[in-house]
Amino acid sequence: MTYNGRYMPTTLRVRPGDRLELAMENRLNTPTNLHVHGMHASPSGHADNIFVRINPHQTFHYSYRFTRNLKPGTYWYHSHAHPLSAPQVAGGMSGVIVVDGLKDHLPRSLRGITEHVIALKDFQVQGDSVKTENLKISAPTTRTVNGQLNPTIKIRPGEYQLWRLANVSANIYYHLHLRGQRFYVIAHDGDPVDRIWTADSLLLAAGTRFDVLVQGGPPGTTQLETLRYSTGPAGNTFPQRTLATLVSAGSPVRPVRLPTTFAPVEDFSHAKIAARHTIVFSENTAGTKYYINGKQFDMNRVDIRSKLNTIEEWVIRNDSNEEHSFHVHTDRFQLMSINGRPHHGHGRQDTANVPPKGQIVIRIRFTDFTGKTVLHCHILNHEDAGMMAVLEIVK
Ligand SMILES: [Cu+2]
Repeated sequence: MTYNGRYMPTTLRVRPGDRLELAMENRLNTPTNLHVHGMHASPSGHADNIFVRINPHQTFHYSYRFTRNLKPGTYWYHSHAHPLSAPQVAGGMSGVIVVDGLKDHLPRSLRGITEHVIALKDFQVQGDSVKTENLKISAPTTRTVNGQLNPTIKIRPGEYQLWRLANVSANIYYHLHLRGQRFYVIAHDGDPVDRIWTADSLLLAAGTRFDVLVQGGPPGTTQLETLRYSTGPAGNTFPQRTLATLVSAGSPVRPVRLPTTFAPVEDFSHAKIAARHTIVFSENTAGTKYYINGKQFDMNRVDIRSKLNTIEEWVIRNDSNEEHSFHVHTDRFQLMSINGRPHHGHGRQDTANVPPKGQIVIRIRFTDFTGKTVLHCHILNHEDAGMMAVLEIVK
């Protein structure tokens, strides 16, 4: 299951204010549709409407009008056809979207730096094909970067590159580490940070993206790897794997001083809260049914109704014994706290990991678009098994 016959499909590049026209012709023998993950776009009509169902042999014409204030960074596109999103994305139906403009925030001398899309995409094998049915999250999987097994990336000593890290997998987490180096984070989930922050390792729960600067070390090779990671007692343990090899060679580049402040970000800490909601994630012991507020997804039910141009505070509580990757469409949120401990993020997000038997608090503002949209767990097996709810944004 691919887009245009390619396991790693074209990266779509757009600019704020652009209109994107896209025809989706369904040559599968199951229904499908398309979601532009993280993009601030209308959830209705022919735009980012995941209630659309494109039947086999049908063509649907998508048309997105992006706002001028669309944030530059890394996003992605994938099938959102409930309850088939996990098999279709696991089959290969996911790709990257880049919104241009992130480099404009960098010092002048770095605006021409080399950039790499690092799409984290994995597949399980059954016989001689990619497995798309009865997927088990814990089953052995082949992790690729842009569909390649351990590709080589070249860099010069001291050189900064922009890496667009995107977890475009169906179900798994990545815990990224670049041996001997640090990540300089400049955007998270397509939102430029207020201050550049550094990390030794980055957790990419399902659906998450980070735009980072990496610097070439002394001449030699090092590895981009994913570290062993467990999502909890009822969850999954993902083994350590090497993802790519970074070769530092050639004439050294004179180091550039990175700024600390980066892009303006509005803080919701002291915002007026118009409404509060609690969203509870739970699952049955067999791990076959997943719930939000005790209910499985029903596209004909509205679970939360929110008002345009207001800010709400939501508690996302996880009653299960495994992590879930909370994701909301259309508008992004500020992560306020994790298990009661204040979180000082550096921008908006559209995904957040929710600890087992724990909770996070977010603040979300609804702007520009009304209509029905969704929030869900981005572990797509969970979403397909019911862990999704309808949010309606009203005037
Ligand atoms: Cu989940």
